[in-house]
Amino acid sequence: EDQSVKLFNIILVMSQVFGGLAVLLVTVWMSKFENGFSWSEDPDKEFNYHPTFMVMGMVFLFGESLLVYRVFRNEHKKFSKTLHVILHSTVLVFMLMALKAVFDYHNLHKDAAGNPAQIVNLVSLHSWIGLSVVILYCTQYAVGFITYFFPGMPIPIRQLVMPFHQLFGVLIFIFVAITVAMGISERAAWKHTCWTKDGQMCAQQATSSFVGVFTFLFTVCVLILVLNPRWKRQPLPEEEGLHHLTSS
Ligand code: ASC
Repeated sequence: EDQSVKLFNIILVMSQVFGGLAVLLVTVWMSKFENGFSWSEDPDKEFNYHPTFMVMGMVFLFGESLLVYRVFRNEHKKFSKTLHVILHSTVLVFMLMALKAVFDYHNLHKDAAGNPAQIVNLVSLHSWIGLSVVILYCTQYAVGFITYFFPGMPIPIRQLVMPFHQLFGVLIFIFVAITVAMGISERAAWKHTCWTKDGQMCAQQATSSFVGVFTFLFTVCVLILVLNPRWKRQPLPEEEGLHHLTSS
């Protein structure tokens, strides 16, 4: 049991390092190798919020929200549940701002002479899969909120929905990593030219690729921590018999 807790902690630390590096590197990519951030003056710079907020929200905070029920498995359920809702509400805000950033970038784009030169929306596979993930996420959030938080459904309905809530949460989290990889590839193929100039790997390209590598490593660590039944939440002594407070 001691060994199991040790292993949990090691993988947990790894997950935080990988997740932190993904967030750090996407910020470096967008600020050092692209032109940094600006919301309303320059649509090209507004775009840079898209990858940054998606990695911060849909990757990192989403993962943290899944981990809540494992990291605090010895605390009261109410604490984890509240944190889970707060984290996912934050993810929702990051996600919606990241979406607005990319649509604004397309719709407000200007050519070099300053004339409107809109970029057509929703043509890439990244955008199709990404929008599907966004719709799934919003549905999962709404169903989860109504069923478990407010107004809250009767216990049998909560129990009926729970396996679906858990499965879809994990599935959507995996789809996010796939969508991120496709978004990075699309941006790199479209914009990066340093490796063609120098004829070798360049820092911009390496940085963007490592955002994807660390996103995958973070995702895998989170899945290992979440899916191992040994690390699931155990009922507290005072919760024994109160099945509705203790499952999952
Ligand atoms: C909740 C809660 C749970 C589940 C459970 C159904 O609201 O805290 O543990 O629903 O009752 O699986």
